[in-house]
Amino acid sequence: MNRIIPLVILVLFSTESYSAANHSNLESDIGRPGDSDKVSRIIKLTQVDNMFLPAEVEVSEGETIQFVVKNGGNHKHEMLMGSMAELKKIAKMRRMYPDKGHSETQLLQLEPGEQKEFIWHFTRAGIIDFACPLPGHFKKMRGKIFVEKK
Ligand SMILES: [Cu+2]
Repeated sequence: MNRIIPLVILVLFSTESYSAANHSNLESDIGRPGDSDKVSRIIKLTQVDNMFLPAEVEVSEGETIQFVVKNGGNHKHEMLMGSMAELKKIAKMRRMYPDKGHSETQLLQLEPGEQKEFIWHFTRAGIIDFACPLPGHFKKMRGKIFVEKK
C-alpha cells in the first residue's frame, strides 16, 4: 500500500510540469522577455507585507518595460505574471508543497530588502495579472497590468 503513495506524488508533479508547459504557451499571450536596448520606461514596484505598490500599472501594446521590483517588507516575497487561472493554480501548488523548489519561468523570488529587475515586452492589448503566489500572501498580494491598445 505504501508503494502507491510515491506514485501518486509523481503523478501530481508531472501534472504540474504539464501545466508549466502550458504556462510557457500562455506567455506568448502576456508578452515575452524584452531586449535591454528597446526599453522605453522603467516601472518600479515595491512589495510590502502583503501587497504590491502600486497594484495597477498601465503600459502600451508593443512597449518594452524594465521592471524594478523591490521587497520592502519583512518577509520573503515572489512575483509572477500570468492569467488569474494560471496564478491560482500555482498558488495552490505552493500551498500543497510549500517546501518544493519552484522554477516557473519569470518567477522572481525576493528576500527582504532585495531588489530584482526584468525586462518585458508587451505584445498585445489586454489585462495581465501578477501576484505573489506564496501561501497567505496570494489573496491580497495581487496586481494588474493594463496593456492599452496603441
Ligand atoms: Cu508575498
